[in-house]
Amino acid sequence: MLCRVCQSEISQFMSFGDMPIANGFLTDDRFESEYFFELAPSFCNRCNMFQLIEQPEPERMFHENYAFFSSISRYMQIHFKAFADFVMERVLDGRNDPFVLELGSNDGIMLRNFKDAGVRHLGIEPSSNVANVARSQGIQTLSEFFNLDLAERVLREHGQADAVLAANVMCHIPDINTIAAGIARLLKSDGILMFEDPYLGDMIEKTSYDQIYDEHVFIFSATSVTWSFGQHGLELIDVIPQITHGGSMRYVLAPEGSHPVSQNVNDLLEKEQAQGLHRKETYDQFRRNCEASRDALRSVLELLQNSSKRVVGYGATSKSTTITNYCELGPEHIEFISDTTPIKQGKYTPGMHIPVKPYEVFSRNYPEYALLFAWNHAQEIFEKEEGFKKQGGKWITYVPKVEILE
Ligand code: JHZ
Ligand code: SAH
Ligand code: ZN
Repeated sequence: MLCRVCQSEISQFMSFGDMPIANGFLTDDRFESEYFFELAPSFCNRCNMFQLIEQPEPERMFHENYAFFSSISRYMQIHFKAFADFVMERVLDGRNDPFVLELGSNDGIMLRNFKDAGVRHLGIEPSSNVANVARSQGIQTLSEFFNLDLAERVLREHGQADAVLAANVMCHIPDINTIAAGIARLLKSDGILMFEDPYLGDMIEKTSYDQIYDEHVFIFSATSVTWSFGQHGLELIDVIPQITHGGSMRYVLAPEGSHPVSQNVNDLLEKEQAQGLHRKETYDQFRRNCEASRDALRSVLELLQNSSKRVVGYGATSKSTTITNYCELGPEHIEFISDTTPIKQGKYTPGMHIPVKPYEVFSRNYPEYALLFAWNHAQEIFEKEEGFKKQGGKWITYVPKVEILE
């Protein structure tokens, strides 16, 4: 297998085994025909890109029944308002009729703020069900996959962009070279590219291996972003850590030489060296940490199962598909998973087929234990789940370590 960035020979350093589509919540008549692929990460010694060996076709993951609706989290709405304000202040301020392009705009969680401020904008969102939510709110959205052809079309129809934005999208697109080339064509000579994604340094440090699933074909670091976008004349000029999604990084890039480079970039590149993100041994250790985490979580759930405790999952996240399948946790361990997303409710989780039920089923009859699959939203969730704790309910978490919270 060749590296998706620099074409060096790469190989997997571990396997999570057969995995279904992470957001492929399904009805029981679909169990027989469920699609599986091997989830196996690798790391390129040359350009340092952490990547999947195999990724299902984009159309299998992103379509008219896509299950992730960004605006479901109140905290993320606040986060994306702050992101939009940051762009308006730092990039757009003082520009004449600026144009903002967002890749993977989903239900409009970020672009809504540009629309409200009267800024010319366009979202590219291939999953038509979520794109339609944005459109119904007057947010300009094209329901297509972003690629080089589309970049040319946007250029012809809207002109060059002052800002190209993407959150939790760039790491989903496998042909990173053509995407970077397309963005480089689209950006004005003083334009800015900003994207944020789960950060490799956090994932390694916290053993949050549930960030690894079909959609996340890459887990970026400053080192790999410098390499991959540098090939197309885009320079990393700043890096801004984010607490969202369990530890993300916002990368700020610009046409080479057009902007000063912040000291933050060198600091982070050095930190990544010190953390050993370029070393094979780091990934061997990560594999052992994943195995230990899996064994510990299975033991806890088997113990609770043997003592007939009620355990319910909280948040049918994409990440939970990696956990349940890798740790082989099924309905015998987890009675159901509570989730507020209507399209997931009444269905079963991918692979392990745990029922997904509306939040009210959880709150009406609290279980003894709740396994926090949406651990990245812990603050928002703990704030609203005082009642569960008051009834004696206990949280089980597995990041950064497997633990029953007292
Ligand atoms: P959440 C998705 O990941 C997929 P997921 C994707 N690949 C990605 O990178 C990120 O998003 C951006 C529910 N919930 O945000 C709603 C409650 O039930 O961790 C969601 O189904 N009650 C694009 O799926 C899920 O949990 C609550 O109070 O891992 C959260 O999913 C809250 C806050 C959430 O993303
Ligand atoms: N930005 C939002 C949504 C992230 S979900 C947030 O951070 O919450 C990832 C989105 O990227 C999905 O809605 C998916 O349909 C979209 N996507 C996947 N491949 C894409 C591509 N090639 N071009 C544009 N969007 C894409
Ligand atoms: Zn490489």
